[in-house]
Amino acid sequence: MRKIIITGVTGQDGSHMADYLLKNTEHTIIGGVRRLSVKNHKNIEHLKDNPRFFLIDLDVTDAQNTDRVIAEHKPDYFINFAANSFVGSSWDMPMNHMETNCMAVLHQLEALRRHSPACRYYNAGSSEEFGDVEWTPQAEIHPLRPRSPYGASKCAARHLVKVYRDSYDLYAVQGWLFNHEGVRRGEEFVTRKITTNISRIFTEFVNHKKINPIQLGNVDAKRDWSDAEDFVDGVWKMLNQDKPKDYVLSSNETHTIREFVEEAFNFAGFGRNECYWEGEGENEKYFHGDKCVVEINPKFYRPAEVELLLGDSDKAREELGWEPQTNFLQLVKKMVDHDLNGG
Ligand code: F7E
Repeated sequence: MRKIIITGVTGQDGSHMADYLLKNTEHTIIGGVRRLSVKNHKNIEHLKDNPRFFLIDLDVTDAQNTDRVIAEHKPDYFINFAANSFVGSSWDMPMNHMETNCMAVLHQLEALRRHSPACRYYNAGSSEEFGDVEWTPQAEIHPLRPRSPYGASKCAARHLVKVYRDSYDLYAVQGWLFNHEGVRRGEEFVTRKITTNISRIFTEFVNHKKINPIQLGNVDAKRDWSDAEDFVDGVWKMLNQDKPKDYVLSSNETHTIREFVEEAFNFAGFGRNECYWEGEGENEKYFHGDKCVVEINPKFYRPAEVELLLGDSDKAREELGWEPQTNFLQLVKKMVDHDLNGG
């Protein structure tokens, strides 16, 4: 029985990772949580009585705290999902993104090499590191060309992970995870923003209330979306190879935000033939019959957009034997059904 520290355990990926490891291994899971005056434990509420799961205070931006936790527990695995993961906020708080997504990684690597050098380490990397892409699809060899402070923070962390792997022989890896969504996704991310708002619009619609349209930014951006539950399996496989290597995880399909909107309204029962787009640019709207259900608000445009992401995860499929189980339409349906049923 081994000890696994998961940071960001209250978030989407951390909580799915904890579920996955409790189900598929015998190991003890130590969830690192930041002390908050109002707890955000909804995603791990169901684990609170599990004897193999417990929580510790861990603020990843605090180097001393990180060092003490690693020295005390000497984990066998350390999985770092703690991050400021909202790209849109990274222009408003670039320092915070750098501290949380990069400096925290340095604190962890330093503490691991000193107190627990045999520990296997994973840091959450991102397709945002590819940014302004040079070619499509993006595999592991694609250059790093970030377009946001968030993307830059993940690139810097990646370099540190490699430097520590090469310098100290640590088993330290950082995957490139393309967008991954699900029913635990934060409501500021575009997929969940769409599905939670469709649920609200559905209620307004059946109660003959005024419909407040969903306000979106660039609906022509393309993303490679997968189910977050499939990705934690890929992360665990990455951590258990003979040699440490970084892999892309992706669905190998890309879809626009526009397509996500259309499929989500369709699954919610609004009828594909009754819905249509009208207008252009900032004046574009999506209608159901004569009711506007989506409108464009430039407030949600980004200072620099990543227009297209499409992953090539063939290496992970071949070498790790990893395969995503949920496709794009199944993912949209799962999220819509969940939010229509009360979230
Ligand atoms: O945006 C466009 C937006 O915020 C997706 C994070 O997990 O995946 C995620 O980053 C796209 C962008 O995710 C709205 O401009 C349009 O093109 O859902 P998102 P993201 O930025 O792709 C990567 C892999 C990560 O690593 C990140 O941590 O949707 N978009 N209208 C909008 N986006 C938002 N949030 N809100 C809108 O109203």
